[in-house]
Amino acid sequence: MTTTVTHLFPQTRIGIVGGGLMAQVHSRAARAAGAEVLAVATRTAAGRIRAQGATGAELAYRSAEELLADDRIDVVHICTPNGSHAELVRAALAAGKHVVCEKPLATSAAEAEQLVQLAAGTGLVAAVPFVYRFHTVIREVRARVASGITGRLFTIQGAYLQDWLAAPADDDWRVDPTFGGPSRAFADIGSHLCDAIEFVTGDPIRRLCARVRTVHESRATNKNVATEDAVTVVFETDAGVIGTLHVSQVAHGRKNALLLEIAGENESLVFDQENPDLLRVGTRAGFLARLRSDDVDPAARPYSRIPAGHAQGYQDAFNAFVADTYRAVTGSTPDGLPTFADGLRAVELTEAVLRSDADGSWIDTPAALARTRRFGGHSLASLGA
Ligand code: SOE
Repeated sequence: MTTTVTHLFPQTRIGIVGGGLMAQVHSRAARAAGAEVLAVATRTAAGRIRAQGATGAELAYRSAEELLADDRIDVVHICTPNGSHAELVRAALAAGKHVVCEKPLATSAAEAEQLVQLAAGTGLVAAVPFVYRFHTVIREVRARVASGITGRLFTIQGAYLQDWLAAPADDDWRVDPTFGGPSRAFADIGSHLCDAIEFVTGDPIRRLCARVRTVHESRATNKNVATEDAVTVVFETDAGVIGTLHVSQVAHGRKNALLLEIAGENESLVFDQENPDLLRVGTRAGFLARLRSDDVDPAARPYSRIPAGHAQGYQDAFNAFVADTYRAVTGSTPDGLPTFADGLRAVELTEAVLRSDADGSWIDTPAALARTRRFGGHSLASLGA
């Protein structure tokens, strides 16, 4: 099924809980979809002034409770530190709001699973912004794999590298497990990488073996750092494809490099989120760099919003995710919308990584397909079932 992302949703009113970088990104995407950013909620007075300025929200509430009590709000975007997600999701669903919750959906799989069940029982839309799915090139990779152009898959090489925590003086709330949860680098960015891999291949990671490293034991305010800076993983999928993942927030020079290389029997496909309009297609003759063009697969075409050569990037992908979420709110079933089931999947993989490192062993990941079948939702298509 193809999806148009050109709809506007002027009837949709949203509220954002949290006032940081992601609140700004969500507010821009909501506005691009034609929605009204009615309110933002943050705890401190200074935070409210900043958040209202940054998001352009009409109102600034002192608490999530106040925002959730506003009957005009249809969709709540949760952009607070990870440790507060589960409680806010429960409150938002109880208030009858559709929910977009930042990843990780929760800081434990048990809690994430409860949220999946809770959301399924309400019939409300419950989405998690795995936004790299919304790059045209990622949709094109998915279409090439699904149609058999790439052929049987042999190996997958994935990396997600950043450098914003490279120096010991760098710090953030994510470093502290009380706010960020037990995993930092993997939960924050490794989750995007795993989601992208399972999304484009439709083939779940079946088992993995991981090593995690905290390279800076002490940072500016967090003196006993308990969360990881970097992770390496070896994995095997349901279909027997083997692969590696390398995740780091201490990789100098890398800003937001989600790198994905899939080698199949007919071609290799390479995506780099720092250059997301470019698909590199490898054959025995070498690599061909294909700029996003107008002759992509029909399933990818709706995500190509402006003519080729006019670069699209991160915010465009985010806008497309939010527009598809609002389409779901109005009763459509957009292809590949990441839901709470996908949020749960990411938390399960994160727990498998931490367990593997602690035990020094291979870990079987929970059966992704069985679970999404049980709960239904959009993930069935996204996992190729
Ligand atoms: C910080 O690592 C961050 O903003 C992540 O939290 C986002 O999910 C990722 O898309 C970009 O980097």
